[in-house]
Amino acid sequence: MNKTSASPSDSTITQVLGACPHDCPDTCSMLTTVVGGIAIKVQGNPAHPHTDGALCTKVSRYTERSYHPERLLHPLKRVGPKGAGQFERVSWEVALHDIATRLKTIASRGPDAAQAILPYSYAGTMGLVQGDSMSARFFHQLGASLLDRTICSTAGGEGLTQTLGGKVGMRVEFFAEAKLILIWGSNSITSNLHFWRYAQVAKRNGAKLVCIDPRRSETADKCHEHLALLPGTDGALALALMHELITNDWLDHDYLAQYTLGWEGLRSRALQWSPERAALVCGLLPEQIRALAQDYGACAASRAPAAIRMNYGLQRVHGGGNAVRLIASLPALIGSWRQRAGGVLLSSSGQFPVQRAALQRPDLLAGQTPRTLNMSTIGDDLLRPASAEFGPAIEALIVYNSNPVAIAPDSAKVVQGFAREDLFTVVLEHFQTDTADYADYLLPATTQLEHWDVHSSYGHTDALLNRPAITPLGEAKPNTQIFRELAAHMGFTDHCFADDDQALCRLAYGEAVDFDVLLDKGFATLDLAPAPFAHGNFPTPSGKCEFFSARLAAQGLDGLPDHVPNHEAFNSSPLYPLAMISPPARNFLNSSFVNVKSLRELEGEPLLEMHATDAAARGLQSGDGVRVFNQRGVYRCKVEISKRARPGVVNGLGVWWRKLGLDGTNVNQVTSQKLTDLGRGPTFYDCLVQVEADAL
Ligand SMILES: Nc1nc2c(c(=O)[nH]1)N[C@H]1C(S)=C(S)[C@@H](COP(=O)(O)OP(=O)(O)OC[C@H]3O[C@@H](n4cnc5c(=O)[nH]c(N)nc54)[C@H](O)[C@@H]3O)O[C@H]1N2
Ligand SMILES: Nc1nc2c(c(=O)[nH]1)N[C@H]1C(S)=C(S)[C@@H](COP(=O)(O)OP(=O)(O)OC[C@H]3O[C@@H](n4cnc5c(=O)[nH]c(N)nc54)[C@H](O)[C@@H]3O)O[C@H]1N2
Ligand SMILES: [Mo]
Repeated sequence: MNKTSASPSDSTITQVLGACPHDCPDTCSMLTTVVGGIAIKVQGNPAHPHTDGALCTKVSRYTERSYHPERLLHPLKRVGPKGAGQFERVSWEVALHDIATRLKTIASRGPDAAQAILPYSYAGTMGLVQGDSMSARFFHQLGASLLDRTICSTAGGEGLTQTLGGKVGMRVEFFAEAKLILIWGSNSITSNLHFWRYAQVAKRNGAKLVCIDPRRSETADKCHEHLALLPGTDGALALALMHELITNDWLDHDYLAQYTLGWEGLRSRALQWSPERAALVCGLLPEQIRALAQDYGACAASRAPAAIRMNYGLQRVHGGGNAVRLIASLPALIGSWRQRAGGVLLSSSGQFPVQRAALQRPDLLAGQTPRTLNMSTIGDDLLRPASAEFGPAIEALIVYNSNPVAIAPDSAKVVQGFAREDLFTVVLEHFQTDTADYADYLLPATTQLEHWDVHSSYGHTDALLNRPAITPLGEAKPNTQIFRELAAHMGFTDHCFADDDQALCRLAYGEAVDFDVLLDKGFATLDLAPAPFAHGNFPTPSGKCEFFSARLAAQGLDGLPDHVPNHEAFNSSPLYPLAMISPPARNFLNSSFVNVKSLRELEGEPLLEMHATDAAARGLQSGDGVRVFNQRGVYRCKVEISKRARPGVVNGLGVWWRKLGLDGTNVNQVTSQKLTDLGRGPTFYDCLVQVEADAL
């Protein structure tokens, strides 16, 4: 195998080691086959144990995405009205000069004036270098507003950190040895396929698999049991499980005494949650809760390893942070952390020794303390005038690695904000997305086949390297290079703006990961204890699993976890009687890949899954056009009467490009900007709607 990058003149066949850049726990090791400078195929690296030679359907189409006829290949300048998506080609020199001039004008108005400039980015690429390195340096030097990157995982991340001390947990490979696996708020077959492989091994070895999810997902179909609870009621379920563990004495008293903090408080709280009480809240039967407690409790007595795979699906509701605290507490009750195949995994990202300060250089702020804006409320914030409390109105927005017009909640507001005539918007993209339509300047970025990067993962514990397989298409440039050149146009002279991408790749882990191993194999496994919390050693302030969090109590919050009901709780509105969740569609990745024709054809068209009873009450048949609406807006799509929907809950599969939907909207037209209990995250799955036949 030739591990080096291919040159276009090379007509021999080469294979280049890379990493899948997408926002998914699996972070696969990829092999790209290049012939004569053209990437003809991507496949999973068979030498990487977690990838095991297999990629998902979407990323198997990565060459189709990279060579897509609609790839942006040149800088573009807006010529039509905002949002019309009409552009003319300009040179890089003109684009960068103009952008720098606009930003300098804003920043030169006064000491904190640069705060009117906001970067907006997320995990279009999860790469540590193309994600946020040179870009962060640029915005720090400028003194722009900081962005709180909350759109996905901060409620759960905060819940996990308060309880376990960080984004830490079980190693994914040891799920293969578990005897009971709870798959909680995760459609693993869709969104975490390489975990599912380990779960399958466990299943073949006699493990019981239980899925806890309002939707009868593809994963639920393949588990032994499925508990279809109402969205946002996971905290109540976890408390009732604790109730049963306590009343039946299925507890590891020794583990509780030695390695936990706040047990007495949690115990008395859990005792208030009988299965009967929780069943009413969760929309389940008390017997279902008792049976699950029995399965979990049996592992306490037999020392059979019980493992929980949580995913972020369950924390996109008001009480998401508390629900994660409660679920993350469960393993300590039965002492399942004692075994390497026991415990819980939500995210493994906290285990990576990423040298973020070296990459992002917050020291360039040089004493400035710009405000922080929350990406989940971009709709409201773009419409906010200057005020003493808010600071300056947002005048310039620079978007990279994200498609906010499609993926941020309460889209009507987001669109109104992006449509502001006085807003200067720059978008770095591969494609003309919904967001790109609103750009004043649209800049072509390279894909993973065309640039260097280094990766961590939130689903396994291997660091990865991505080498460029081909030269950039057209005039596309890596994000890093765009910000490097923009820095030069701004007159930024710090020598950190001269670091090239390979230097940044080396900085990402510094000495903590052997870069030569990454260069050689494409991945390096972190050296971690197999059962990290067998004897406590949690990275919390007390070193214990913290049921009680002094840090939260000090903020005036509840020190103990509790069930926190949805903002828009089921049965609380006669006008909007259905709870809507909008989980990922299997063949899209958030809004990425929606424009890849072969994948869009697999998904068909925007769909709302509905239970037969709810459909009958509305006189709806599969295939009918419907209006899904609430106080925030109307979204049109097709309804499908489906066993995947439980009564009272509809599933609006996401996240379509608005312009490829039925009427130029998508499911976020009805989601809200209300935030979670912890972590200031969005509440996409905490959303009441009504559905009716579409008169159109
Ligand atoms: N194919 C594909 N893979 C993806 C993604 C994608 O869009 N497509 N997205 C990626 C991203 S950004 C992330 S963050 C990760 C993780 O992404 P997640 O969004 O966690 O992905 P899923 O696991 O598919 O979906 C969450 C599951 O949670 C369920 N759910 C919704 N509300 C609740 C609730 O209140 N309680 C419980 N128990 N379950 C609930 C949904 O029905 C769904 O089955 O996956 C990544 N992988
Ligand atoms: N209703 C609803 N809304 C949701 C969710 C949901 O479940 N339901 N999920 C939420 C979650 S979990 C997340 S993480 C967010 C995700 O939201 P985003 O992070 O915005 O993710 P994507 O929609 O995939 O858009 C990423 C964009 O980055 C671009 N991109 C990729 N690589 C590069 C690169 O190297 N350079 C540049 N410049 N651009 C690049 C892609 O072309 C793509 O258009 O969406 C959230 N929105
Ligand atoms: Mo996400």
